[in-house]
Amino acid sequence: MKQIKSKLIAVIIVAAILFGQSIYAQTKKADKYSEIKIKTSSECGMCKETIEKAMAFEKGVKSSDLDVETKVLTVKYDAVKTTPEKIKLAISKVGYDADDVKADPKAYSKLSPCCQKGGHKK
Ligand SMILES: [Cu+2]
Repeated sequence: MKQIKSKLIAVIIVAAILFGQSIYAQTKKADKYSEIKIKTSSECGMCKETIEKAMAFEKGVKSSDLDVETKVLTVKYDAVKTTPEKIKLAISKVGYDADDVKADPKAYSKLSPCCQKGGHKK
């Protein structure tokens, strides 16, 4: 009986080590993503949704978060699959400036008036 118990403990320890390693491997994997901060011309929460949605569909983008106050979009991306230029172009295509890349005029004109530059007067 005592032997079974110690065997069980050994199994649990091995399982715990393997589990810990897989978590470690996942954390390490997350490190392969690069991060970029892009200044956008967003105005409100609707812009945030539009841009983050565009990023969600963008190839190679892991995650994105737009700070409405500072208008800065933080993007985590896989540098093997995409480039900052492509990401900025994707933002332009939904109607917003992204750093030095100007908004696509056609997409910009389709934005809700409150999302166009100066639409939200404070
Ligand atoms: Cu908006």
